[in-house]
Amino acid sequence: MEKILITGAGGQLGTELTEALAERFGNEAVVASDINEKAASRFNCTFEVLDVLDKDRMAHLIDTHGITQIYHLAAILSAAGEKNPLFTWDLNMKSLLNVLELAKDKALNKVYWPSSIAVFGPNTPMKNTPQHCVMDPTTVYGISKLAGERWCEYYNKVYGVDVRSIRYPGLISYKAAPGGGTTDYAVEIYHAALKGEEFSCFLSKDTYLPMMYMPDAIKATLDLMEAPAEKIKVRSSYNVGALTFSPEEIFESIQKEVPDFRISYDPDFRQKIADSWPDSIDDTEARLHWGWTPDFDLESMTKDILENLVVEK
Ligand code: AKB
Repeated sequence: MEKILITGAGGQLGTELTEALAERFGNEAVVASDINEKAASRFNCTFEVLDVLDKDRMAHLIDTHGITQIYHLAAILSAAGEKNPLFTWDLNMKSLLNVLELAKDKALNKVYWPSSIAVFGPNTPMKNTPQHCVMDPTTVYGISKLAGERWCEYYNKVYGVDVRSIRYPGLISYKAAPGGGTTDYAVEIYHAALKGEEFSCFLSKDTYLPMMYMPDAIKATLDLMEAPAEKIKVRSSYNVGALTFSPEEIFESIQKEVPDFRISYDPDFRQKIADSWPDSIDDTEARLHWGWTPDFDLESMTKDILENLVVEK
């Protein structure tokens, strides 16, 4: 039986991916972990406190729970990372190397590690960004993700570790809050709309970014992880596309449902980060290799979030 360890399970992606893995494989097949012990209350599966920089504890958890797969989600994101660059580098890189080393030494069956559109930079083609192109990230988060991609490919080619990865666009969800990203405005805007507040957007109204609704991100992740190994031909990280929109367009899609909703624009340091990232993504290889297709467009995502998000007023 597979036994899955998830790091950073209390985060935006971890909360929903842990739930999805427990639904698919059973609570007994999943061990959620996070540095924050309060995350435990979100899960019905086993929970362990884990600082991903502590390799010995990670090794101990792998041994005591008989772990066969790791989903390593713990990371510091783009905007938060700029406030503490060296710690961000240490956390994002050392933790990945801890996971890859343990996967090699303990012959784990599979590893999942998320990369990001933050690996791209100002000299990357901005529209329909190809899988292989110039990558000159400007944030420490993006630099760590690009270096991480190279390490994943290295551990696969040199040691045979079955590590798989997706370059997520901005992830939009309503169950758990994102923390410290440049794309977070696209989550916060729904909260403001339902609270009846004007939304002050930290990006300008015409800033296009690639985005994805969480159910599509979960589908992409599980499909990638369940595909036969011979179908996974990209061992750095796959481009996956779903949505592309500007703050003005997401605002308009919400205003169709919430006519009184208002927005103002007050770009801050995150504008520069967003300007260095692609507008849209070419995901031909993910579609061809393991059958990726998204289900949600902007309108269906907006309807779903407004129906399900509960805010405290
Ligand atoms: C961020 O904005 O930092 C993340 C990402 C695109 O990886 N959401």
